[in-house]
Amino acid sequence: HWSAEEKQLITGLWGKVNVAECGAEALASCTRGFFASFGNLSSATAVLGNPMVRAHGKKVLTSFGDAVKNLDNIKKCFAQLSKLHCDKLHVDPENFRLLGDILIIVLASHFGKDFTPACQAAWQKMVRVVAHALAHEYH
Ligand code: ZNH
Repeated sequence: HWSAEEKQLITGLWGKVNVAECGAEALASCTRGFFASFGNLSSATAVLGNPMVRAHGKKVLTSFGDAVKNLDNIKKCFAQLSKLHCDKLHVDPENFRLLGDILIIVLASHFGKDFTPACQAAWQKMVRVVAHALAHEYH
């Protein structure tokens, strides 16, 4: 469960996040093997400029935004998505944790000193909860 301060830190920062840009950056750093079908991923620049990576990054972070809007209900919010990643996409749940860690780094690099230690702590909890929710339907 979340304190009022944690909720404020998460929703406050999220309001300022450029979903398209951060999503592409986070995914660019993530396991590239999954997205081999997306085309040229030979360098960081190629990945960041790849329209399919950008589109997918935006999709992932937009759905992350749904979790931000449903902080008290993240598990339920991601139940369907968890099934999809398990049954259809076969994404190793370890990747959810990895993406969460990367997202923190991306946020820190975008917000600099506004990404305070308290903010980072709240977000670390947030990405943990999201990764857990996404892994929940795995069996
Ligand atoms: Zn994921 C898809 C979300 C992570 C891989 N995804 C997806 C989608 C969404 C998501 C919403 C869409 C669905 C439909 O269409 O229906 N993800 C998400 C989130 C997260 C994620 C929220 C975290 C946070 N993913 C992830 C990772 C990976 C992935 C980490 C790996 C590495 N996904 C994926 C794939 C897909 C998806 C492969 C499919 C794509 C296409 O097809 O487009």
